[in-house]
Amino acid sequence: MNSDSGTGLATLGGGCFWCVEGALLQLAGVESVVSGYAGGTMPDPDYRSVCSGDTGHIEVVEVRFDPAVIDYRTLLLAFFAVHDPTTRDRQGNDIGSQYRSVIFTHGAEQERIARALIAELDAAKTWPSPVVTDVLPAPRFWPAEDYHQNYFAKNPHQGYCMAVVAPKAAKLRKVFAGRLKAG
Ligand code: MHO
Repeated sequence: MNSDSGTGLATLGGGCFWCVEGALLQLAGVESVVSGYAGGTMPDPDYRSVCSGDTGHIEVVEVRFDPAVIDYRTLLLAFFAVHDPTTRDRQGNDIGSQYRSVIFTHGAEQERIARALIAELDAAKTWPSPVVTDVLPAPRFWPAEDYHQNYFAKNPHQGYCMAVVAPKAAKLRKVFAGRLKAG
């Protein structure tokens, strides 16, 4: 979290970034979401290379949020609601290390909150299998190509968006009905 600016920063990987971005953007207090790549070795990675699974990069979103409106734990709950954290390198038909479930933390407090929440979700048997989400210090973030930004909003009728992104966005609206942006 950037305590100097009063803006929270979260970096999350939950499979295809179009999904996580499209879902989380709906939450009140989420100021911006940038889709990008992190965690690999290739400098200035491009989508094609990341999709090959060879760069080590993960599709992630960088979320800026207002902690006075949405706290980090609630943001993580939303993140867990819109992906399956029990399949490490896979979300549905998307398979590969670029789809890894990961929380890249900014500071010790985020790490503490993330680990405590995972323990809580496991203890509650939220999923039939344990959470395998990695919790790691945030590495360098590389924004994805422009056409990936706000992809779901710009391409709602694209096949993958209709089949995969839309249901996740709808689930978030249902589960977090009281926490959506107005309008
Ligand atoms: N399997 C999907 C993933 C999109 S996401 C940005 C596709 O190739 O369209 O990884």
